[in-house]
Amino acid sequence: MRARPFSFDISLKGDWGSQFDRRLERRLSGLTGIYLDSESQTRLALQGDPLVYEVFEMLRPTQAGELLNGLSVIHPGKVGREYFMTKGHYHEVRETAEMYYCVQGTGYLLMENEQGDWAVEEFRSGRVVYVTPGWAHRSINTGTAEDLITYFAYPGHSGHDYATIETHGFLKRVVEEDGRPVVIDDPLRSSAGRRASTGKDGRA
Ligand code: S6P
Ligand code: ZN
Repeated sequence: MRARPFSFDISLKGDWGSQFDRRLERRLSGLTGIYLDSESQTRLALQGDPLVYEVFEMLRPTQAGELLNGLSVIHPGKVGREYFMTKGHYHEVRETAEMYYCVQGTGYLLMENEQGDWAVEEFRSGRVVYVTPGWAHRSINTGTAEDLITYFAYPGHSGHDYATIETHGFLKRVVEEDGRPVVIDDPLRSSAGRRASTGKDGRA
């Protein structure tokens, strides 16, 4: 891990993941329960198990003062009426923010907090989304052919709480209606705002 200041390009040509230290991949079979149309999810997972998204991380110490950063690449695709999207999570340390810079593509960052507020901010090339502390976040690629690529940075001690979203889902979903993305209430949402017990970081 580098001890001196450094810089790097986010190049969209060639092997643009190579300047990062770690690559995580999420295939449809590993995203059980996040889509409304579970039959389509199972069928697609059995028919080739598409790569839904990848995360390229710059490894830094997981401590306050550091910034964890990298690229999220969400591929285009749909499961039923829903677009390919990330699992979504709260930060384990709720008092930590995050910034996203959209490098390429179109989509949304769906967010909510434990007080029951929700927000949707648009991703398009050159646009920044600031996630205030205490807001869960999920990236959604609404493009038909293009990857949604975002650069993210967040405090080193944030940790990840996936369990709360796995248990309760988000309040809202973004689905395709008449060829356009629309925000709907999640019919599966169990009880809003309750927090499940979690480990420190369920990311890997
Ligand atoms: C981490 C940050 C991103 C996401 C990535 C994948 O705090 O928000 O690196 O991890 O976009 O999403 P998820 O919900 O699978 O971690
Ligand atoms: Zn995050």
